[in-house]
Amino acid sequence: MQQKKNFYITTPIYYPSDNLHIGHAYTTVAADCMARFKRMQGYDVFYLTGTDEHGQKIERAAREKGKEPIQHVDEIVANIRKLWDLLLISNTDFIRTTEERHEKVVQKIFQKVYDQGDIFMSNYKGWYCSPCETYFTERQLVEGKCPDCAREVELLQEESYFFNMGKYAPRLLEHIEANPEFIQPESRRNEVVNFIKGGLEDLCVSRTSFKWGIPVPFNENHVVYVWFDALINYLTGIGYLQDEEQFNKYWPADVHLMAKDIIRFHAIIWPIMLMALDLPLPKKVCAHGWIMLEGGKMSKSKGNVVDPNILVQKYGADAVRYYLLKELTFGQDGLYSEEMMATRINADLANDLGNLISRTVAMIIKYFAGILPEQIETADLDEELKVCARQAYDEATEKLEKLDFSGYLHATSRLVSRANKYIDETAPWKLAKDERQLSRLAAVLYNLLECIRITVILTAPAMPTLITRANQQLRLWEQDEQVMWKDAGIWGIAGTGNQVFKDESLFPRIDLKNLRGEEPVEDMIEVKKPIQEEKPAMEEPTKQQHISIEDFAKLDLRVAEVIACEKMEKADKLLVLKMKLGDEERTVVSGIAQHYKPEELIGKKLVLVANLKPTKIRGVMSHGMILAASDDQYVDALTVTKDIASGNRVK
Ligand code: ME8
Repeated sequence: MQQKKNFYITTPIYYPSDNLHIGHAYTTVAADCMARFKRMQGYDVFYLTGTDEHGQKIERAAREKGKEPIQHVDEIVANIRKLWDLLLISNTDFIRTTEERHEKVVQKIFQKVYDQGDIFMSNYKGWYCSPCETYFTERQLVEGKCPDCAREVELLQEESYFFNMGKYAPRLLEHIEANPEFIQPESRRNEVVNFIKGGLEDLCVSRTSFKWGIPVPFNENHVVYVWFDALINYLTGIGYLQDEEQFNKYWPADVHLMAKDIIRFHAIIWPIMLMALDLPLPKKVCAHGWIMLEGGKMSKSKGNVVDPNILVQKYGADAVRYYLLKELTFGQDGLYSEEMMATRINADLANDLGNLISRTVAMIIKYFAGILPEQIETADLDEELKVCARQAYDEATEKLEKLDFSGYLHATSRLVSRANKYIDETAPWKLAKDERQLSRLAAVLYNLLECIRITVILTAPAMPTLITRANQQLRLWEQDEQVMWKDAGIWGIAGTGNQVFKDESLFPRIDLKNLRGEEPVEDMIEVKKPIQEEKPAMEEPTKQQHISIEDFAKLDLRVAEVIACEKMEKADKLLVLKMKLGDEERTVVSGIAQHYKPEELIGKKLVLVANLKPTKIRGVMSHGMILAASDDQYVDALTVTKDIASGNRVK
């Protein structure tokens, strides 16, 4: 018997500092689509995802909530698992870096690399920001100060372990050169190559400033650097040093999938770690773009995240997955809005695919009492349809192999459009009027059924429940029959003689008007009324209304430092402020020019409504609103009285 081919795919392991958003859902759905595609091709697939649970950020996030780190991550991980269930993620395993199976192996690896001399003790010298407990290089400083909180930094030195990456750089460059598929897409490969050519510094792989990590096995004062720890999940998840048989079956990984933010860790540090371990390198490291919101990249620190749970509850997993996969052009960023999503679902699924299925079923019922006779006649038009179906199969296969998910779903859409056009061209309702045309009518409906069968198979990796749901109407497959990818490449497999059934719509139309009237999902993060220039949101509410704590929690209030401020030209009341929130900088327009001179505000830490919908005021996009108290005499911008770093939440 021929042995099954194996396929191993991974997502990044996400930080459980907070619940995940649709950006994380995108990568996980994309990897899932790939895993399902490969299973349908007959591969033995291992799909790994999980969580990256150590490090100072997680420790801080837990402490901010008054919890122990493990208690905090346990709660978030439970939510993540629920989310993956909702999104129909078919991962083989879920690895947590706090699990013993992982920690033990990280320590063994650290020891081995140390013993062979690639990790060594040295002095770490860097600019240390004590409130942030973080070292920065000279280059990272902003005007000589901490790039996160803009406070003074001091040059400190401490003992740390370093990993000699430079030693392996020439080998890595050779590998990248010899394997053009290794880093995808090409733009990322160039970025990585240039970075390596710029020279690789020794990597500091231990920390002493916090405890929430895996202890260095031979020096308990140090914990292993979180990225050195995390990357190893790709080995421990499939049993490295514990289940050698399974490990040898799946390693090297076929694809590590991620977004572009972490390509360097995966295409430089990770391969070098593997070289030090004498293990083969993954076959492909692929970085997709970012899902962006109007106001910029979605990120937990900005608080402008879209919760995928709500989207799935509203539109169903198949539709949400389809939208995400189709919308992000390979390698590029894509803009998300709920309205764009609903429009896409309506156009592609409710209209094109949904109608194709419901019209075909309705016609088989109407003209043949639900049971098609044997196929009898073909015509030139049918040949063209068959060619189009074959093209869809070839192209969908090719695009998926390249992890071009959007290209793949464009290929399937073309077949659906062609089939709908075929209905207009053949006009079955006219054929039905002529007794002599009944066999032709049966052939037309059969051809449509074939197009549907092929489309449903081709879209199954993206929409896993569609085969079952469509089959309730079409009865194309036996219950529990394993549908194979290659069946979509063959014309004429659908059996005739089965009774088809009319059922409820597979993709109900979303009422866009209703959507606009309702709270759109982003409105969790946006207040609907734009800032009014003349009355900068300082009016008293006319009537006392109670809001729930959940309502209050929708507000993302942050400490934001004014780093620049100037009057807006030709506007008496407006100031344009540049504000810093942790790593991020924003422009905010505020109507307080009659109460503050620009220079008075510079350096002040104000309270900003950070998740207000960005709005254009006199041609300047304003990303948030500062809070101020007022009476008849004064307007007083709210500030913090202690030295709280910008970016922190006000709650
Ligand atoms: O980086 N658009 O975890 P993380 C698209 N723990 N994808 C996005 C996205 C967006 N707006 N935002 C996040 C880490 N992602 C490390 C990884 S792996 C050994 C350690 C996805 O929680 C995308 O895959 O910050 C990105 O690379 C990843 O989430 C970052 O997740």
